[in-house]
Amino acid sequence: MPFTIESARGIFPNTLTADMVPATIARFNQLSAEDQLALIWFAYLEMGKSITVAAPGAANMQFAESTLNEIRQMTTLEQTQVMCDLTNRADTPICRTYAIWSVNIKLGFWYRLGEWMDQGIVAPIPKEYKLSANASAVLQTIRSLDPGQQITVLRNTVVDMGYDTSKLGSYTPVSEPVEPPKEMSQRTRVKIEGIDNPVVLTYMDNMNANDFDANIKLFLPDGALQPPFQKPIVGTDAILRFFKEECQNLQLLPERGVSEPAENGYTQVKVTGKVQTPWFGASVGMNMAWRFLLDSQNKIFFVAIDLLASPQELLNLVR
Ligand code: ECH
Ligand code: GLY
Ligand code: GLY
Repeated sequence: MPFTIESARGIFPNTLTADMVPATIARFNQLSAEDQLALIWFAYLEMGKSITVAAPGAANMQFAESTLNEIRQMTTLEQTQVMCDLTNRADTPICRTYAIWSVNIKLGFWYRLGEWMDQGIVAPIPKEYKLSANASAVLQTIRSLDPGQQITVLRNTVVDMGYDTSKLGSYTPVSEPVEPPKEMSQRTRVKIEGIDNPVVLTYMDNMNANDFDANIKLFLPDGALQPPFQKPIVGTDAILRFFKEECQNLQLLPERGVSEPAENGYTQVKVTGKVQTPWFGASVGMNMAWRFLLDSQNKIFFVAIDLLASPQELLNLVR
């Protein structure tokens, strides 16, 4: 039987992903808006002691600027209401504006609000705010996660806020401009223990060079890419859009892998290593796996990117 995207998702089934991340987010979503905001505030403050978040670039902030200024001029009560609305995914003009922003714009928006809350410009979380017992338990779980998992929880809660885009009808997403890819002279080449497949190596090098137009050529037209904890993105148009909207300036640091024949002349390759996001740079190395399925022409039919449950998983290359 030829592979389908559904069956491709099941390659290397022994890969242990960080299921604590979606499980923690599900518990988080049960909390009141006040608890959710306070919990993120406390988690963000604590994490800031060991990892450093980079200030968002101007390219990101320009899109959030007018909404931020609008919030800045509000009364404390109104500011708190906006933050609760975003958390509750309410139907308000600001929640609709927020909904169509790319991930990095959403993160930049909250980064700035966080600074303003710290400076007392925007309604702060009261120091004496007391989390409910459930919220304390969720915070305790977040503390127990590794830094890569912690920042993924934070990121995904921010992504989930705002009005539901599926209720918007047609809309044009707003994202930061796409920078040109790195100059050839600035590019690096990865080495992966156990892997010499040129497509897999080139994939990593292209991503590190932000060369998405070159990278998309490695895929079959109906190929798919599955980001951590998401459904596959299918087809080269959608994957290229995703690369340009969400994948600039990532650092892929693959370490080792295995390659083996699969059915129908396909090849399956699993690579493990670290990934850094421009938001945290080298201060957070996420433990990741890439599971590739390549056709007989060595084109990418499917690749899943997974956040791993533990660093031990970096050594798990069994089928
Ligand atoms: C405050 C209190 C009120 C509520 C809120 C607040 C602010 C919170 C803030 C949070 C900031 C969080 C940030 C998180 C960033 C996380 C980034 C991550 C990136 C992971 C990327 C990966 C990429 C993998 C991929 C690879 C591929 O090969 C293909 C593409 C792709 C405190 C005010 C909310 C400010 C900045 C986790 C893993 C490797 C799949 C993309
Ligand atoms: N500072 C990271 C970013 O703007 O993507
Ligand atoms: N879920 C990984 C990313 O889009 O950054």
